[in-house]
Amino acid sequence: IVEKVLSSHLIDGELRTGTEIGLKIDQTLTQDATGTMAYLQFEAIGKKEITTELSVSYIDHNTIQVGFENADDHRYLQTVAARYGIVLSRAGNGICHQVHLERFGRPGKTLLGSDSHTPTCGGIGMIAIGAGGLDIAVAMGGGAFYLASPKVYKVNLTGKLKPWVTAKDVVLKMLETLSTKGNVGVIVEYGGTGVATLSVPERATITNMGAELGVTTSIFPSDDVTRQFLKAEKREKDWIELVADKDAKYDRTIELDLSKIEPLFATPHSPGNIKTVKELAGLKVDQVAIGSCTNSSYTELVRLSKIMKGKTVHPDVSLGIAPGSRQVLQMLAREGYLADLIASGARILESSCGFCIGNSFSPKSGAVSIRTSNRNFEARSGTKDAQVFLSSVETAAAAALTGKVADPRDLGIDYPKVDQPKEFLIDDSMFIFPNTKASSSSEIFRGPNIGEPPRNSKLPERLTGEIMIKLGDKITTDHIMPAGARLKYRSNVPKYSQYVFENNDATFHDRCLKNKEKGVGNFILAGESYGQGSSREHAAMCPMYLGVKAVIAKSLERIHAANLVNFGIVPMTFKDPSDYEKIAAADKIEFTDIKKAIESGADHVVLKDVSKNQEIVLNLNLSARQRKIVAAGGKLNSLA
Ligand code: MIC
Ligand code: SF4
Repeated sequence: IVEKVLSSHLIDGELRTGTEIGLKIDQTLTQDATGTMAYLQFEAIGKKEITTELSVSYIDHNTIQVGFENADDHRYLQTVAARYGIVLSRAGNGICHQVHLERFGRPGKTLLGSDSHTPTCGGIGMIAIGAGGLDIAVAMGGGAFYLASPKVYKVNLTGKLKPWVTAKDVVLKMLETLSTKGNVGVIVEYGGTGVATLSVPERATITNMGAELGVTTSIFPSDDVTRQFLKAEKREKDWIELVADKDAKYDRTIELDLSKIEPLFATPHSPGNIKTVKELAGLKVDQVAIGSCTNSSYTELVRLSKIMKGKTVHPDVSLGIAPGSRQVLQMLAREGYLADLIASGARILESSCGFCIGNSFSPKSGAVSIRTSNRNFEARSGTKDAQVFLSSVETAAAAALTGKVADPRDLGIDYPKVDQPKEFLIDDSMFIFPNTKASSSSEIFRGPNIGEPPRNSKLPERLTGEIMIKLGDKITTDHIMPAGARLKYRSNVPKYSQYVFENNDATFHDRCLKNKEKGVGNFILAGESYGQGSSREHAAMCPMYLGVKAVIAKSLERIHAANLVNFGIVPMTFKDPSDYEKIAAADKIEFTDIKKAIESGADHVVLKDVSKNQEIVLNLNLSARQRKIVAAGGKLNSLA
């Protein structure tokens, strides 16, 4: 399946594992937290209109609107969409991935989104990939999206899930099997007899959290189940069949018997720390949050309502529910399920990212919070010492009712049977469809929160400076560029830059700016899997603004490494990972021939540690195209 979709979209390179390929992108999506920069960069590129089949701009992340900043961003997004022929999904319409799956996802097509959970639409048979905003801007203008030709792992699903065990538990099992690191450059393709037992939203839960595996994307076949889903969305014409050939070959095959899976948790502070719910039974719970792009489909929330009906949320628990889309919320409301949830004491939250990104519903100090979302990184909930556990809706409901972790199979309730409706409620009135493909006369609103996209300077002959921070393994983009309450500064890079590594070392910003003023380069040193998590290009853009010249790590995650290149920061990895121990924070370092090494195609460069009088060899794992971008000081410069 992967090969079929990739080869029909290949516009540069050849499908040979590890080499760089360029893909034609059919659809793009953005959300408001990454979207403003994506569209500012689209404007900077200077194209008159989009050339994709469909581009949608969602307003779903920053809907809290404390202060004028988010409202400014939303107005900018609405007006820039009208100018260039982009569909706008207004605040209140739901979370981009859930809404895109419902209304726009099409099997066999490619989708590029400025959000790491874009692979959600892999559940409907798309090659759906997350990337930085600048890559989306280029794709909207007709440019290819470049990535390493992937390895393909097949997950052979057999059997059928037992009652109270869900698609969320399947993907948590995948995280236990593959972990959150070491999967860069892989696409996961699901197949086997178990596929037909999973609905499209269940498949989407599984592909959604492929982001946590660190794979490029995940994809399911497009079969009769897909057809029925599209039919219920009144989009049957968008269906095509997409199945693997019988003799298809894969780089690796993983067997997964659905009937053997049991309810699982990801425990603090990584989606890869998996334990069974049984192991943790009895742990006191303070908060339960249900929703996010991972688990907020109609069937799940109807089932939740049936579980909660006639009961009251435990007095020590605060239960929040954020339905993933307005379609789901409206259906729950019209069919009475919402009333039962309200009656149970649930706090109904807006149909948006909200609690998942920590911009609302933060738990109390030291709380145990059970969430159905996909990331439990430290401090992401907005409360640094909170312990966040990720689970299915069913496991979360059991905690909400009992006040402690409980295996939902022990609730003593019959598993509520809920089928996908024959027809979903179709109401597209919260989309603004552009009148003409491009309306050059419409004016673009720019409030004071809308800044200019920053640019880097060309790569100099040599780089000298200081290691500004030494970090451990699995540093996420939430560590680099905190979201939550800081999200509203996304369109204002000087302001947002004040918070780089805020939770690791609050002096980072000031120290970097001082060096930058003196012409001294700043360098980041990190362990394995640097840049996990979000696609936010701000995790490269803001360090670039602070004068960061290179990131030296044991390994780097795909989207973040690409973003570093896009902003002219050189990504480097250790030839010998044990050399990481030899360098310390505050070491003075230099790369005497960096420009030559980059431009000549050298696969390594020598770091001179002046403080310790030692030399360390670092890999330069860059394509010829990426070398040009880095030398130019970033993609915007290289396009000029
Ligand atoms: C996330 O889940 O971390 C986000 C917020 O959706 C990010 C995008 C962003 O930082 O705006 C993502 O996953 O890419
Ligand atoms: Fe929104 Fe959370 Fe999904 Fe990111 S992971 S898109 S913040 S719901």
